Amino acid sequence: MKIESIALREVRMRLKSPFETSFGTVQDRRIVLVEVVVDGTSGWGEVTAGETPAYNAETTDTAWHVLSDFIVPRLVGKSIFTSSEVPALLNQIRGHEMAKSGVENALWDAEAQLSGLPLYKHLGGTTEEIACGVSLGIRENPATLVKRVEEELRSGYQRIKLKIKPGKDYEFVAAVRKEFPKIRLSVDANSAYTLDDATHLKSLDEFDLLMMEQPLSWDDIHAHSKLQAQIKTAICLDECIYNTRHALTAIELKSCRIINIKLGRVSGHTEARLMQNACREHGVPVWCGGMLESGIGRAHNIAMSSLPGFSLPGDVSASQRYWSEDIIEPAVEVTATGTIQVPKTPGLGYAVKRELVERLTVRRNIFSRGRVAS
Ligand code: OSB
Ligand code: MG
Repeated sequence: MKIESIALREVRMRLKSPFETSFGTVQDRRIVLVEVVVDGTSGWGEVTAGETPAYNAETTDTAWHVLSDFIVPRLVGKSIFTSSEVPALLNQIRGHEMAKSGVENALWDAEAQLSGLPLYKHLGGTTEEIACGVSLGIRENPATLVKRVEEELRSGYQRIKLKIKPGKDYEFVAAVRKEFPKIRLSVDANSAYTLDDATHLKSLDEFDLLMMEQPLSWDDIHAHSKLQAQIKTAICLDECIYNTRHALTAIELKSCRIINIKLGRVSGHTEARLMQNACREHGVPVWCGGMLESGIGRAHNIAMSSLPGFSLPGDVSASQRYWSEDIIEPAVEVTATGTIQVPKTPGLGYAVKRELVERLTVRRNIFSRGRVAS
């Protein structure tokens, strides 16, 4: 596979409604899209970094910089046999997993097309229908949250995740649990608590939650093992886990009983596949996390979710929950039973709406053989 060119585009996309987490609120997304051309075939990837370094260290602008100055020059013009060689080629660049993932995943899309296979099959996926949940941002009060939950359940979603933060936790979860005693319910704190809050977090045990996601510091696997020993609810790690070594450390330390895999956070499909396999060998369920992606990142999430380790519903939901018009066609749709049918045409299985992408683009850089072409 000859990597003929790599194009970076930044698109601006406005979410239908603001999304609030413990670290802030976002509505206007600045998304870096990556288009590679390999042996004449174009493949697409998305960088899932946020606009600010509040979830992890990366941002739209750090990704643009590291891609333009370090990642793309190492890849453009090269010939590779398979996209799983990419992590080794980028080994000298520390961190910047989301930037790396944008290119690696675009190469996987191209490679699957060149092999005439849907991406999910090319990756080794084993299911053609994936289970979906939703992640609900923090609300003004418990009553409005309960109303949102009801709407999502009516659409068929199989698991509801509530974002929480200090002062917006116990009563919100209690209200939802009271109204819906049987649903699969979880919470995500995005690192908003410390070990001093252990007793308070333990009070959530009474709600029979499927999991509590990343309650403590974004970089502290050890603290989570101390918390997990004190609470009944299964901890799920998100922010702490960038690679399979981290996952194995967390499993050995009993820091969590579930792991959220995000393609961007773990640097792409190669590492994601290794991680879900390692977790499966240790009996640790994984699920696919979301980063408010456009259709391109969403399509990659769908393909990844078909791998055998993904045994819990992910945060992969319909395009129309996020965007009035998505940049792929067809848009991602969810069935009445809360599933997504994995597309079976070669590559991502969704077409990129090039004209719309053009209209949304605010800057671009096209590299061929290491030089900026335009
Ligand atoms: O922690 O899972 C998270 C969104 C932005 C940053 C972090 C997270 C999230 C979500 C949204 O929970 C998931 C989605 O619907 O894409
Ligand atoms: Mg999370």
